[in-house]
Amino acid sequence: MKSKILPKQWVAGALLLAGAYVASAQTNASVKLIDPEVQGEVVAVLAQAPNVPPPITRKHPTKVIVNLEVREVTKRLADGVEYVFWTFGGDVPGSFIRIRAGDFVEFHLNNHQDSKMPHNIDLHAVTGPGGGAASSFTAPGHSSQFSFKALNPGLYVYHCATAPVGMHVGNGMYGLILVEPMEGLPPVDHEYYVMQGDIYTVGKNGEEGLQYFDMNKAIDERPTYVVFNGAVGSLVGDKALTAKVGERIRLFMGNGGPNLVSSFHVIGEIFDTVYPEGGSVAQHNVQTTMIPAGGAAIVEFKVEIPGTYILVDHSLFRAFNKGAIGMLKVDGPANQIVYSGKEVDAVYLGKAAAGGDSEKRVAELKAEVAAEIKGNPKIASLSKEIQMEKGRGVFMQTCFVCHQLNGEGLPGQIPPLAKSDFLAKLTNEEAIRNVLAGRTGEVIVNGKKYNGTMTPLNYLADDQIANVLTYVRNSFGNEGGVVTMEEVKRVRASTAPLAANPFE
Ligand code: HEC
Ligand SMILES: [Cu+2]
Repeated sequence: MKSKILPKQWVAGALLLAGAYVASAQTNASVKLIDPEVQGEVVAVLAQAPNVPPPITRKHPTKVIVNLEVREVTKRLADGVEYVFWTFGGDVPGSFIRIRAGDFVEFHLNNHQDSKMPHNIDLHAVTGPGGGAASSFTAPGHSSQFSFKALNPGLYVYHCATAPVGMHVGNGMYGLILVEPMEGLPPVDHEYYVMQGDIYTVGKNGEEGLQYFDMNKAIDERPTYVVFNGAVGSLVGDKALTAKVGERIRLFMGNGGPNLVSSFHVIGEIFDTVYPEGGSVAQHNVQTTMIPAGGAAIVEFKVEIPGTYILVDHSLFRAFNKGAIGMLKVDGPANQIVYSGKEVDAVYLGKAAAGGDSEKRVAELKAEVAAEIKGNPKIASLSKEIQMEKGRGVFMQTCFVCHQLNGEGLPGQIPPLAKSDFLAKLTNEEAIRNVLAGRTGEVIVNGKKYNGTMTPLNYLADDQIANVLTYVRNSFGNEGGVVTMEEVKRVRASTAPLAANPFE
């Protein structure tokens, strides 16, 4: 077997920031450990998010062998955006490990030979220096072994603790280990694994191509993305979590950080039981639970009403602008005793807002824009299909909250985009301005009156607006043309100065 020599800078870095690790990293293999309580031996079944290994039915402590492989992999971070993640088990978050209090764990950390970096692991479930970090510092193409006894039940984070620690964690090196209490957890119908993380890229949010870690943004705690399970949209659409009416759900929620504290909330649900911070005392009837960076929570609730429930970090710009959105789709019969649906839709007239002049000005500007576009036709640089795919991503992140997943809108409140006769008559520049500047005032769509407010979405980039409008114009039974980035650019230029892009 070929042995590798650590490059000088790793050793220097490790000595500088983790001197103790190196000093105590000699092996201890000659010491024979006998734990009289432990019976037998099993190899741990690991699971990738959102899955969880099955509950433990054993009634005695055993020796559990955990094999975890570190790999550095290029993966999707958002639509069109790739990132080199450093992973425990090939994915972000790392593989879920499930053991029982009292178990004796023989841990093998294997760093794949294609890795560029050494890595280690600090399991918060470990009682011992560095949570195992001291004993698991592993160069590429090497394997380390250490053992520990799981003394305390709970849901614990594990993460890499190799310098610079924040960077290793920020690149995706975190996961959860559940130490089940000896009596087990109460049975539920579904268990899911969700972990939040903040990501710092050199390019701004949505900038396409391969993105790199930005140390300055990380130090300033200004994340470009905040995501569940390692990527924007990893729990959205056909990847949503699922359940049926009447079922009980248990979420093992973790927060890898490296910086942000999560205010975890499920829109339209109340948590029946929360084990805050992953500990043993249950709290009941909770709306939003805080999950610290490097912490976890067990969240349980029963679903009574069918529909799509949105998982968010209730620091809402993280949810609607940086990616921290997931979905739980619940199927089954409605229950009107618990939730009625809309009962009354009557006319309500509040104080009217003055807007005559500005409407006239908007009409003038629209005419100018239309003239400008007529004189300057340009060919779209993207094919319609690519635009549609990208536009769907924007829709799922931005428009669906109001217009709903299939564009059907909400009766009396949000007009439909599906087969909208109003949209069909809008020119491209009107549709673009609709998104850039928002809209308010009466609108009649498919014969029904609406009078709401669509907030301006001017933080969306030109290509995002072009793509989402192309998607909407050609989805949900609509048939229409393509909206180009150049058209958006032109309409934006003719609109009043907009707020600076928050991701800049
Ligand atoms: C905050 C909720 C909200 C969001 C987010 C939102 N809309 Fe709207 N949208 C509305 C409301 C409300 C109206 C009706 C406004 C009125 O009464 O004038 C509307 C009207 C429209 C219309 C014209 C009416 C129709 O049904 O054809 C279009 C087109 C449209 N929105 C597209 C979009 C697109 C595309 C996005 C995403 C980029 C989006 N909207 C995001 C609330 C929203
Ligand atoms: Cu690492």
